[in-house]
Amino acid sequence: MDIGTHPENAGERLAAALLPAGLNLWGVAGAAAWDAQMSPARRTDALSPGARSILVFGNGGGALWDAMLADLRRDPRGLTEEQHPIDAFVARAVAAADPVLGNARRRWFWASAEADLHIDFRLLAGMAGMGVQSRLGLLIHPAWGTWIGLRAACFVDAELPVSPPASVDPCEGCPAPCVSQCVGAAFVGGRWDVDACARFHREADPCERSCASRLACPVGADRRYSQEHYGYHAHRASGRAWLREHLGIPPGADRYEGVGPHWGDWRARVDVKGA
Ligand code: B12
Repeated sequence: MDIGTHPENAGERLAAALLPAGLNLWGVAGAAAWDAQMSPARRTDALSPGARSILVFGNGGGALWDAMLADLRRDPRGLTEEQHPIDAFVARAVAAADPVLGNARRRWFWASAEADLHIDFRLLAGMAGMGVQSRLGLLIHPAWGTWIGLRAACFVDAELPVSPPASVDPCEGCPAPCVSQCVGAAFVGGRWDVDACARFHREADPCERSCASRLACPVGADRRYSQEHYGYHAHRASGRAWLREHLGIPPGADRYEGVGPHWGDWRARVDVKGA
């Protein structure tokens, strides 16, 4: 591996290169610690032999959304020619920043449900010190709350300084308005249950465009996604329609209608464990 004169700073250099794209959160997990938690199909031997560190990148708040909007204003094909404009924007930003790593052997992974190969990003980002597991099941950051997205991870054959674990658990001592505000009875024993939540999503529509529990969380409440940004994640068809309108694109000029999130059939599509 050769990632320049100060290989230990490779994370900082990559993070600086990705910041203009709104990827303003990052951390490093150790490959050995990751392997200790994984089944053979998701260990570094299988994913990226020789990897010693894992760089994880995400966004806190609206920085990524705003950067993507600015990019789409410059070139609307980032929407009209892409089924998943956020993922496509992140992939372009990573491709532009990646040369910072020089000759280091590396492999990138994506957090999107449509990725070729899935890994458990919430677990990985927790190991990279980017937050802790919340009652809501989401990774929660002491400042950004649950308003963070996990986007990309780079398995690299360099030994980078591992990020310290998040020292605060914001859920500790919280009266848990997430639980009391849930209209779908999705909290079982005080913790979010994906099956209960998905069942409600299939049967009723009050949660179709936003989640009362996530909105009730007091942590990072002032850093919530904007209505359009959140709406896009919660319901891509209407979110995409807003994007077209915002950019002045007639529906006929867009190749896609917008699909997801896949509440009904995610198990058939995504396998983060590689069983
Ligand atoms: C499939 C998927 C879904 C499915 C099923 C989700 C599920 N089971 O949790 C559906 C479509 C329902 C879904 C919905 C949403 N999702 Co989703 N989803 C994914 C995806 C692609 C894979 C997750 C998966 O397969 N899990 C399956 C099993 C293994 O999960 P599990 O049974 O809950 O158990 C695991 C966790 O407990 C975890 N875990 C273990 N230790 C730790 C430690 C920490 C610190 C944490 C946080 C977790 C954790 O490991 C367990 C076992 O492996 C990930 C991206 C990725 N590659 O990770 C995004 C992801 C988890 N989703 C995300 C989001 C934001 C959402 C939504 C809010 C989207 C929306 N509608 O607005 C909702 C709500 C989900 C919620 N309250 O958790 C974000 C979470 C960001 C964050 N702050 O944590 C992710 C990481 C995508 C991203 N780009 O950021 N999602």
